[in-house]
Amino acid sequence: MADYYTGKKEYFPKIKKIKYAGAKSGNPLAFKYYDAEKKVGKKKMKDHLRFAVAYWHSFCADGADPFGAPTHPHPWIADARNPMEAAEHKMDAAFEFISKLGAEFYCFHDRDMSPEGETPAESIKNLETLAARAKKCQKAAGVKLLWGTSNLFTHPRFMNGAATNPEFSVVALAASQVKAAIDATIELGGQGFTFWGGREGYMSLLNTDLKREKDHLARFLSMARDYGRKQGWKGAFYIEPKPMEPAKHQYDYDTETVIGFLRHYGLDKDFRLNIEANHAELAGHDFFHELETAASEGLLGSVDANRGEPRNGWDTDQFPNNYYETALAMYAILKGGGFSTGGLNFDAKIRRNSVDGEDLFIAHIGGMDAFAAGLEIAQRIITDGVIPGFVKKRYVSFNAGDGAKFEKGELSFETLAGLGSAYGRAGLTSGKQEYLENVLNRYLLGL
Ligand code: XUL
Ligand code: CO
Repeated sequence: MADYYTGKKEYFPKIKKIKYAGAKSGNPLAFKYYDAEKKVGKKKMKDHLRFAVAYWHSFCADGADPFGAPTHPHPWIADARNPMEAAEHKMDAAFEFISKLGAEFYCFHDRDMSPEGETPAESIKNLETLAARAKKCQKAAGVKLLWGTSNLFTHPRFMNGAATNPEFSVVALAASQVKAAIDATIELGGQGFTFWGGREGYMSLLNTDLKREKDHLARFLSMARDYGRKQGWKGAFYIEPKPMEPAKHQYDYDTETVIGFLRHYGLDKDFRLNIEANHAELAGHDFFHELETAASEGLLGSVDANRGEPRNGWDTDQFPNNYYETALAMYAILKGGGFSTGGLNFDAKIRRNSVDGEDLFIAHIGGMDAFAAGLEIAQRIITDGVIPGFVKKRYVSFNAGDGAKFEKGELSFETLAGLGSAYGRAGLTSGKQEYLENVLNRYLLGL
């Protein structure tokens, strides 16, 4: 019996520990670029990337979609006699998988790990029981918790929202759930706690008091923050922006909107952003834009690593495989100082027709390789210095003289306007975009 899970049964018996085999390897069950111990810049790859497996997609999602029945029958559920036993088996499968994959972290929603009870008190008890078990599994498998979260969107009681529900009793029920999830996260040594507000938004403005709902959301988040800090927890709170789905409009629309919200309500000291690639796309941005926007304000916390399908505009949550996108993502992350509490969580699911036992491994291996390659490319951009150097030079006129005075707020508007009349032919300097794009492509090919 393997020593990385506490169950009696191995759920992925044909898969051995995944190893690095190099780019020339044709083995689908080996890493081509992710070499955990390899140093890139000042840190090892694993410490830059901090990969996490998402409990919900990997061990709960069963391939069902709005048009079809499940296609991924989970062996760890099939042999269970009741929901708590199913949760235990699922946990064994999860820790076996994470350990064989060699990811250091995982993320979970309360309801992924533990079933809803008949009453709120029973739900809390279930979570406490299973979190105590998860603690043992973490230790045995050498896996850590990147972040925990509460599922405030599946149960029918949340159909009109959770913290933004027009009924106070639902807001209070949401608080009882979040409190228990924060407790479980602390118990498990979690480094973060995420709020993604799938139903914190509206379906119609005809029945919605926008101002009140946003105030309620901020009040709820402040109270949750205060509770966590009162327990002595020093981890990061995250908000994960998404513009829509399932709500028509979500209040945490995109990074810029969330930053404004956090600053307005004084939450920006404790909250940072958890940025998801597919959500960026739904908001009409690219992943790089969202990461750079958060990083430029010192608010980049963590990342949900996936990709969408640009032609259909749904949250398809596919595994990342676009090296151009991962390179730019890692460039933004490295420029922002890298991860501290955060990491790269695969908020991604295998396709409905990916039904082989090995497919979940192959998907994660591809995603980890895509970010490892992206990291190497990003490091090349930084080490070579051409692109960052160009950006620096572009703003050189603000480094001294009147430009520096302008930045420091030492010029009146009249003085600024007066200086303007002296610069008749200013502004005709090339932005060199095509040149920079060509330089980037050279790094992409490792030249
Ligand atoms: C939904 C989504 C969630 C959050 C956690 O689109 O991304 O899985 O990451 O609730
Ligand atoms: Co997500």
